[in-house]
Amino acid sequence: IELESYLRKALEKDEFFLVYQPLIDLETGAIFGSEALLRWNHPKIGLVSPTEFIPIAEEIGLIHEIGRWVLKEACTQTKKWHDLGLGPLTVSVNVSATQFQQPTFLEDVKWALNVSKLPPHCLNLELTESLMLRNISYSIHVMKQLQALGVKVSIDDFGTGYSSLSYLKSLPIDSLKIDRSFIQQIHEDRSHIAIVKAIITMGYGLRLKVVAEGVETLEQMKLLKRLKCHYAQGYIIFKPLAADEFEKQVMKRE
Ligand code: G
Ligand code: G
Ligand code: MN
Ligand code: NA
Repeated sequence: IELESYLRKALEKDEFFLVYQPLIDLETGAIFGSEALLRWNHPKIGLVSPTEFIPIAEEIGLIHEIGRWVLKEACTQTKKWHDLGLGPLTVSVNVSATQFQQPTFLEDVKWALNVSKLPPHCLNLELTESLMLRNISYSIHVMKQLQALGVKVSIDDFGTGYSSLSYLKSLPIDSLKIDRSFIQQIHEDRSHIAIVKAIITMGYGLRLKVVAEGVETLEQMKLLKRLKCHYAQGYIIFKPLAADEFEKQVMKRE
């Protein structure tokens, strides 16, 4: 209740910002894009995690506006990097269930691409399995329209939901992000290696890119490389960075 009244004013008071966590190509080590992560600087309590305020924003009907702000900000920042000559960097944006189900969601995405001039194929939307399973046929319908725009779609936290292999085949997606719980236990528990291997193999079979998230140790990174996982993200590689810091890191690596 305390958070709610502050949250209502956070957009106009400019209290939101995005941090960018680099995504690297495991084969070359190159940064090819980022995941944009929302941060709220609350005037009294400081940084509040999206896990705390996103559910409130969904409940009080603010997620639509906040989601639009995130899309526009992420696309605009990434286009600025393109204009600086920083590769064709991609940006991944997390989409909450309520946001995805808004009838205007597709229009919001088009609008963000239009105002930013970011090429559609440089925007990737991260959807969770539970989000898609809320209404699978509607989800597929929206995802197809997103792909028709040229926007990429990935399944976030993959492996924690209930995706059956048969429905995965019918989903219009471009990549899978293996949930970090599997990556983190990859050396403690042999069954996790088996799961990660299986997801990567399936990714190749279905022509999907596979991203390992939550990579925290060198051993994990080496193993993922050996398993030919395409992309990786995690604290051992880079923490989420402020926009200017992200820019410096990309320049340094080029
Ligand atoms: O960045 P952090 O680890 O604090 O993120 C916690 C959770 O918040 C993650 O599940 C992440 O996907 C989610 N999250 C981060 N930024 C956004 C955003 O812009 N929109 C939505 N819907 N979720 C976000
Ligand atoms: O649910 P989602 O996968 O979108 O969550 C993304 C969040 O995961 C980011 O906000 C980031 O703060 C967090 N994260 C990124 N890398 C790591 C990592 O190596 N370890 C852990 N524990 N969390 C990470
Ligand atoms: Mn994510
Ligand atoms: Na995830």
